[in-house]
Amino acid sequence: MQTAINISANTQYFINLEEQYGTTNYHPLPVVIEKGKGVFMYDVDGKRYYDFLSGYSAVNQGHCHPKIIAALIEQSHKLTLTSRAFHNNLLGEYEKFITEYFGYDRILPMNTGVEGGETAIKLARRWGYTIKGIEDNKAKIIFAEGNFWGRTMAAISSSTDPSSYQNFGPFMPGFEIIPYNDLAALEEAFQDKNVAAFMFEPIQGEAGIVIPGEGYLKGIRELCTRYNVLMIADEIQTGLARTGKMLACDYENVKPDMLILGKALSGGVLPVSAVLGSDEVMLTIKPGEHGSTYGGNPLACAVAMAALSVLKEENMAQNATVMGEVLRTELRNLQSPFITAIRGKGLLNAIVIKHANPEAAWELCLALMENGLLAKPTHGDRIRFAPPLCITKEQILECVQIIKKSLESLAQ
Ligand code: IF1
Repeated sequence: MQTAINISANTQYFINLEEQYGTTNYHPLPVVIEKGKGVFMYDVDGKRYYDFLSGYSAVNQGHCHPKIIAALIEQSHKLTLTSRAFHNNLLGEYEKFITEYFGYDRILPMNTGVEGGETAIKLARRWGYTIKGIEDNKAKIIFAEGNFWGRTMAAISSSTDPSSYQNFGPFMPGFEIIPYNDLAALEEAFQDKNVAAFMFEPIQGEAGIVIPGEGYLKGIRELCTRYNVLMIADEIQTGLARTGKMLACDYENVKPDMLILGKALSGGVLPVSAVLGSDEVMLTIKPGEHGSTYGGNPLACAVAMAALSVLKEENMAQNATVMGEVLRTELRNLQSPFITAIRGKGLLNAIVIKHANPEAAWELCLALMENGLLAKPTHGDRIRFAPPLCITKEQILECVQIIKKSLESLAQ
């Protein structure tokens, strides 16, 4: 089975430029996107596709959401960057808005998701030394197998995926890995008094949408409280209505000590991330001890407030719940011999492909592309299905028909 695809000269032109002048740190599908609107993207030849990746859950609100773009344009004519050397009239408003939105004392604003993770780890270590009383330079952070929180040296130092860390050593010390979804292993790790924090994803994204058992999040909360360890939830991919709740931690009504947000915090418009926490944790970093040129810039503040408002105004968590149920039910009804698992919460879903051809998931994504839907495999046999949260039922049903038709190409 080899999916025949036709690449236009126009498309090939842009691909060639990237191959000539860029680097090979990605293996994109052979499509060149020129426009995005809502659940759709359009290539350089004007062909329309359903977006089933949503920029890795950065475009939860839909491509180029009018309210978010309006906020971007309005602020871009006034002021885009002051640096934190000076105050501006947006940062305080945004800090009040987002801390009240999620119920935390304070926010430390950053840009990319991985900067959010790095910031959370620095705060946890600083809290460990100055508040918990951990021996100097002995602080430990616990992570779960299969975690993914970015590409910096600290992020890959906690990775268990060779494609993330191999040939990039030496690595950051003070990180310990335990199995995911294993409370006994977590309690065992917490016997060490030098543990400052446990950083985890409520649902593991890159690992292929791995959902822990009922009670795992509550169990983490209880153990972190009992052993005075900071519970750090990385909700960069699972947060902001993607899983059917505003935060995935809301499924078990647990409140992490630190919350890391990114991606859809800007609705896919520009990099905006945030770490939220209590006064006790967030005030351990003093002036001049952490920062970023663009962190908390007024353009990001305006965009983030619009992006957060849209999630509530358009009831996107509820829509994600309902549409996710429809999607998984319709996929199950296909009873495809090539799908061995369908899993997800809200509109963060994945299917697992079973086929003699190890390239079957890639070939299926090529067939989906030909039929007007864009999705990408992860870890070989898993395909993430994560459309923007504004998708409608009729659009979901149309997409299931596209998936059904595309699966037939695996039978050839
Ligand atoms: C790539 C996927 C990967 C994340 C979580 C932090 C970050 C991410 C839970 C860092 C970023 C992106 C990065 C991108 C592909 C995508 C991804 F899971 F979303 F599919 F890799 F695992 N925490 N995820 O998912 O945020 O610094 O990128 O803004 O690097 O290939 P970032």
